[in-house]
Amino acid sequence: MAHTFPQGFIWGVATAAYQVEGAADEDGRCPSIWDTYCATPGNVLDGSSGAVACDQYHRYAQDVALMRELGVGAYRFSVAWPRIVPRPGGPANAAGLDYYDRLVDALAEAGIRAMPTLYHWDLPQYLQDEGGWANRDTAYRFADYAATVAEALGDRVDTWITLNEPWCSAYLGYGCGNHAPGIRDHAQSLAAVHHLNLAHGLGVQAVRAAAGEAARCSVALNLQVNRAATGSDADAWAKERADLIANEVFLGPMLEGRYDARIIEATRGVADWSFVRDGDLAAIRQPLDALGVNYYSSNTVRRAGTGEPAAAVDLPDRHDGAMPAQQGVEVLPPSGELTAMGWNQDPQGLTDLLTALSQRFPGLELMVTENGSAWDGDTVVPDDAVAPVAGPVAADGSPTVAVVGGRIVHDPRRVAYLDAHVRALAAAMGRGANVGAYFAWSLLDNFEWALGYTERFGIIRVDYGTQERIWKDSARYYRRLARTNAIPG
Ligand code: GBH
Repeated sequence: MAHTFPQGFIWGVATAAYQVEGAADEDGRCPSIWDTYCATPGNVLDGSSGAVACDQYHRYAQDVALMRELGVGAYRFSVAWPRIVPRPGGPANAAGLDYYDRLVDALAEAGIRAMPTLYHWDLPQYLQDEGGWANRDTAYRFADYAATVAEALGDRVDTWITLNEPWCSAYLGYGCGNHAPGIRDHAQSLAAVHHLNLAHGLGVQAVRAAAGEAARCSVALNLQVNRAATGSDADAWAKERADLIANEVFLGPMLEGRYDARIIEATRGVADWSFVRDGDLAAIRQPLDALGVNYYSSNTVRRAGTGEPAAAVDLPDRHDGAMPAQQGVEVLPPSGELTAMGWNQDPQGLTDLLTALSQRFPGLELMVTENGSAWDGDTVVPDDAVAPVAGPVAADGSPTVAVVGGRIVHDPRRVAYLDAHVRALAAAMGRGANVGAYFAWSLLDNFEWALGYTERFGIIRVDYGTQERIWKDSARYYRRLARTNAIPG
């Protein structure tokens, strides 16, 4: 008997502006920190940028049609701040707003909910020139920008997501420098943490002031699942330390209006936290309609110096040294079958994370705002070599065989990853986790930040030479899931 999800559960797909839109120089968009970062040789693995990407800026109608064909209920996209406020202090750029206006209209027409993220890493470069997220003023500029977007789109947005993964913005951007703006300074990364928290709180207030107090608001956090290597007190300490700096720095202020004293204590040698001013924590803690969780993999940690020395790891996307106050915390090499990113697969981690969050914050709706995987070696084959997908038919009675334009990609490992994580989601809900939505990362292969176009996360393949969209088996799987609201079996 196939597992069925509660009626009204939302199956969505996610992308981000700089990763899919392209059109970097069009309609008045100003450069972002990622345009700058990509222009410096050595920063992006294949020397590429998001200048063209998937060209969604020109092809959004086709991509909305793909989503309609998939049968998804929501699109999580991001709004590019550099399109909306291309000059310091404004005014709003009408041409930039117009693009999102057309996008949300197309989504409404297709019966797909719009769930915009206001900040998915593309800070206007002129703000970085003033210090970026290490500068408190950026939080206020974010709130102004959020108000502008909410005024324009508020009548057609289902849920607003303020920030995507502030962990990455702060620690990868300002701590280890593996992301734009490429700064390596833990004092700045902690200031960035706080100013991103402040931006979130001010942003929620601005959205509700502009779009109405009933506007649904959320944030997408990449909460780490850190597992202690052993049951020892030493390893429990390592897990606690990693959890505090990765997760509690955001959960505490956003949901409880406080920074855990152990965070301040642990980072005392790095920052004095004088950037936290009176009233900030009250501003940051705004009632949220849902908490978004991005989940890909887990970590196993132990107290450094205990046990056998860990083998050296050389992985394409490790961010050792990203977080401050990790002396004594050792992240073990991932085990099991690794994805092309070098990340482990731990679906149980998703179950554990969602279950723990629901216990800690009863009544708070959760959304899985990103989950997915990249793999090498997917094969593109003529579609007529593919047998029709067997199994349940769509609710409207049509067979669950996708329209694929003559070619299909076999991606069995992405299908298996997706299936395992959807089952892990079902297990969490069975244990009482209050989850209302799941978003596959990603609708399309896209610009994978510092890894350029070398890694593909899409359930639909992009041929970057022609911009052709080619279905993968994972898209067919997702189509059946979204259309039947039941795990394909
Ligand atoms: C997300 O970030 C982004 O929101 C999205 O834009 C991106 O395309 C997608 O995921 C895929 O990368 O340091 O070795 O322990 C993911 C953020 C942060 C996930 C670090 C995995 C641990 C790797 N990630 N992380 S490691």
